[in-house]
Amino acid sequence: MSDRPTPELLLALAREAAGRAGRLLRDGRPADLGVAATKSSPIDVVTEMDLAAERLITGFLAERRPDDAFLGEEGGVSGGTSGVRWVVDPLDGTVNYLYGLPQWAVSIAAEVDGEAVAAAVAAPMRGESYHALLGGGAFRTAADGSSEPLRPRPSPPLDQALIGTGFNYVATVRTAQAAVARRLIPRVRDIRRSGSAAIDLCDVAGGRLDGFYERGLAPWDLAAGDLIAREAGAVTGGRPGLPPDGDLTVAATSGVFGKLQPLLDELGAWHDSHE
Ligand code: 2AM
Ligand code: CA
Repeated sequence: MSDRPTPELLLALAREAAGRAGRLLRDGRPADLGVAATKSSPIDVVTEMDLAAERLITGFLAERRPDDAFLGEEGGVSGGTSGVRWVVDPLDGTVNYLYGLPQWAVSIAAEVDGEAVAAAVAAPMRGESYHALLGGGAFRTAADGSSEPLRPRPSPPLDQALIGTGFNYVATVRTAQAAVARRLIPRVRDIRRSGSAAIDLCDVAGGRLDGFYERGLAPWDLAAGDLIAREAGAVTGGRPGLPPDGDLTVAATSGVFGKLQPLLDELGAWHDSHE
């Protein structure tokens, strides 16, 4: 063990790195941007800009925090000795970015001994970023630098709740997710599918959604947004009694969460067979 940085220092680094990567992605998007590689399936794409953004973030953090561990979506994995780990999605919402849609973000969380203590999500095309400190609240910052606390909406009844979700890149999983969505739609106000889990979690935090759920998220998709949602006063979890994970991530205002999480469990939102 070497130094124990303050969460405030980790937050400042997370915000700076997310801001720099966000500007690179916004200003450096090639007009003829193409797919550089595919991952879990032919529609799970990575562009040269995902890779460039991760290189920027790893370089920035390695220079300032050489003894920290790193987990990045685009293969940046390194061990560390400081007890700090950075969990990074350099571009969350890659398909939106590829198509020129605005819902994409850079997501960076800092964990100390496995617990997220600081989080930053930059959404440059919204002109907004979001951040949170464990025990210190969650905030939205506008392009002019002004900040305000993030607050979830008052909880509506479930049948008036606007619920975000997302679909996996793997066809068998998408098929099962569609079956769950078909049964959920009549029981809620409506469904939104933004294409960026990090933004969806920040939207629950800030009252733009009443809830969000998704199956198949990876740690880098949810680490920052989960802390931001919790610090804003929303409730997050996975299957009942469990923390959010790859099986299921649920985030909602407290009243909606109490109805949505058991309903998703009943609908089998974490698995494939829905015959
Ligand atoms: P991405 O844009 O970084 O790939 C879309 O529903 C959301 O889920 C996005 O945040 C997307 O992240 C993520 N996502 C979808 N399928 C995924 C998978 N198989 N593994 C990890 N993240 C996934
Ligand atoms: Ca990504």
